[in-house]
Amino acid sequence: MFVESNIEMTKKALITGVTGQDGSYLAEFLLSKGYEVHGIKRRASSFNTDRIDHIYEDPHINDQRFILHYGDLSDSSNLTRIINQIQPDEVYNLAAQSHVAVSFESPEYTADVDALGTLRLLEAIRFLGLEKKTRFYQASTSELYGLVQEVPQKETTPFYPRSPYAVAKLYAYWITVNYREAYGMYACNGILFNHESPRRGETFVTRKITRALSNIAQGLEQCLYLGNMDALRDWGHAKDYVEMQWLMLQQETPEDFVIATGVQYSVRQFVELTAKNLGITLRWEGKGVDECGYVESITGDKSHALTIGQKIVAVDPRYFRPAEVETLLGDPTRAKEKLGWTPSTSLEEMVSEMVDNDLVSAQRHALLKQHGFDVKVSRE
Ligand code: NDP
Ligand code: GDR
Repeated sequence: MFVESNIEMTKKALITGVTGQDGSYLAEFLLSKGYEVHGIKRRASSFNTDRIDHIYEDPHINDQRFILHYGDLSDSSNLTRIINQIQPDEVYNLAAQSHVAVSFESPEYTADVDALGTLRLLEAIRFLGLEKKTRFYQASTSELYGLVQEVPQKETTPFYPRSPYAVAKLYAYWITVNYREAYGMYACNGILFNHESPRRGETFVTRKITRALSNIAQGLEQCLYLGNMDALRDWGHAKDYVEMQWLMLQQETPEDFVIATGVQYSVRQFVELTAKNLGITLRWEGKGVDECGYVESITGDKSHALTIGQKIVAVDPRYFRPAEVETLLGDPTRAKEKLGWTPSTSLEEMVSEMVDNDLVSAQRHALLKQHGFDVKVSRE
């Protein structure tokens, strides 16, 4: 809340991508700060609000503080109408076709939503004469660094995008800078490195691993198939990172910030950490596409469906990308100095939280199966 002429005004925020991982955490965070939160959700043939159902407010109640609007980043008239109706103090542009591998399959759609979608929002703000009122946050990404030109990567490191997703996000990055410089808008980029949580989409590698190994431990799946296990990432917790998105909009002047932990692990290490949480020690055999992970030992009762020597991890070249980002490691010094940023969750803690969440769901499914119900687990 902020006070203007002795009248307490409720700040209004609009979140695009509110049904996604970050959108759901950001909505919770802003509600806890007293904001009126508006979110744009896409029309889907079935409900797509799992991540925000716990904060849903019935539109029939008075003083609703969490309000959803149907919309799409590909539709400027829709975006302009929503922004005009809300007159938001802050817009957080989190909506995107956010899957790097999928962007090679749907490059034009990815460009339309991730690049032009950002332009549509900025233009709507400008067209409605809100450029001095509405602050704008753009969800930029470490994927901009792609083929890295400097280690670790910071705000001044040159970009070298390696996918249609990253190229689209490059446009979004620069159009945000351009609207800041050209029209004096408070617009900024958070260059966020990978961040995960129990709400992470099931096809991103971390969640794919915690979910599949939990299912395998309960006898619901046989083997986890992965692509490049040598890829190195700087993984943080989404809950920590959305707070930084808000802080970036509370500064005196708009600036772009790298948000990262400054620590890097490989996909293979993430698999090992997940297995450890389930009481499994893995033995790796083979190289390249022939690499496999076998159960070497089991402790505790979380993985009762497994046997020693069982193969539970293998490589499937289907998951290799036409151009890969091999290594990303962020330098969050500027965010530390100016935003007081310190990541509060270690990778070990985050993996444990993700496994706990996925194991409960696997155990529930296993119990149903045990009692004769037909259980299907979605996979890609
Ligand atoms: P998610 O994939 O979980 O969420 C993306 C959101 O965008 C969903 O709500 C999705 O809706 C929505 N969306 C997709 N296409 C459209 C569209 N055409 N119109 C309107 N909404 C759309 O992503 P995250 O929460 O993980 O990430 C948030 C943002 O941050 C994204 O822009 C991502 O590119 C970026 N980013 C993410 C990082 C990460 O590690 N998580 C790191 C750096 C940047 P629906 O639920 O219907 O699919
Ligand atoms: P990324 O995340 O591409 O970094 O983009 P993802 O989890 O998809 O991949 C990370 C790394 O793991 C390798 N990998 C696999 N990836 C997936 N998805 N599935 C697999 O089976 C698999 N096997 C190995 C990948 O090749 C890659 O190197 C995420 C998204 O959230 C983006 O929106 C965001 O901008 C960046 O993080 C920062």
